[in-house]
Amino acid sequence: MLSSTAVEVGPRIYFSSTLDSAQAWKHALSAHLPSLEMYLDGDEFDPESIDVAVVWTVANGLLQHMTRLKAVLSLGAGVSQLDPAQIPARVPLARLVDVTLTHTMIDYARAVVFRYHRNLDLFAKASSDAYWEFVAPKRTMDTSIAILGMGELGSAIALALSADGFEVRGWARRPRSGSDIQCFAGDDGLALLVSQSDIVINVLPLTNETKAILNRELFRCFRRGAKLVNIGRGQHLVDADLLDALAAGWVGAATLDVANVEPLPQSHPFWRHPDILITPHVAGLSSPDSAAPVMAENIRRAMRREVLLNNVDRALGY
Ligand code: NDP
Ligand code: OXD
Repeated sequence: MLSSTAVEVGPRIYFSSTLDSAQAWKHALSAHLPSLEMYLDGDEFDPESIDVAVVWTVANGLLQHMTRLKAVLSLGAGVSQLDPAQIPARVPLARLVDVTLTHTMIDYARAVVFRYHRNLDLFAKASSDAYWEFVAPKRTMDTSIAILGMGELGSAIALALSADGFEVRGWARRPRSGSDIQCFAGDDGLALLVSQSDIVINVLPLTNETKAILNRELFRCFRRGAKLVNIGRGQHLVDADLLDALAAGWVGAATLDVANVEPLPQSHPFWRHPDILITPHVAGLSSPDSAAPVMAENIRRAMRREVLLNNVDRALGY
């Protein structure tokens, strides 16, 4: 019980991101947690007083000093940018689920799919040669799309593309049934799915199991000339294998939003490849305003030591 003179403090948050605005997040979170205190790198604070870390990445060794830490909350839907060895095993980890992030991912996937479906990539090349190239449009139902990763984002993208009329099927770790979108599982399921798809969209989380999954062996199974869209993580892709697969015609073109090294170095051959479009990790973007209610609820849950929303299974890595 607080005495009448006691001042209610906390939760005490440590915030760290090179990508997100600390000010915008503090403003958005304070609307839900008025007594919240937020500390940034460079502020003077006692690491032992921190309750919750809200981070994109974090400096080596810092979390180990936060002896009262009750949760690490990722500012991204993915958690692979965080080194698991830096997060004490007793501390739960949650990823971000945000409606703005989901909608921007859907927009991006639809934009890229329609660009290929309506041959805008071909017309851009023909235009630069002043060449009037007639290619008849197809119906959306005649373009088949594979979504690798049918979680929060993959499922939302699958439903949106399906509503556009495309033939959409997915691939996930666990077999599932009864959903509107047919979903494959296992290595054989993946090989079969990509062999029947015109566009393959990767939106898997990066884990020990999914690292380098977009490799030569998989590309050989692609329907000849199918397009690859990578909006997962750069480390899903073996860069040299994609270049070989494009040269062999197994893959027709690729749109890559994520790279093994970000920003993609200027000397990287992807930049100059005529069939590769690079976008600078912009497929999905969260908004502090729309994400704050979920983040605040997770801070409350952490303070009460309850199970977090969107909890990451540390053993599985997602
Ligand atoms: P979720 O955790 O909700 O979903 C993950 C999905 O991947 C699940 O369907 C899961 O299967 C499946 N999966 C995991 N491991 C395997 C495996 N070994 N084999 C087959 N399927 C597997 O993640 P989100 O949808 O929220 O996010 C996915 C990723 O998108 C993030 O981790 C991040 O890397 C990326 N991302 C990229 C952004 C960008 O701007 N480019 C923005 C935001 C996210 P199951 O359903 O069976 O568990
Ligand atoms: C994320 C991302 O994981 O931006 O949210 O990649």
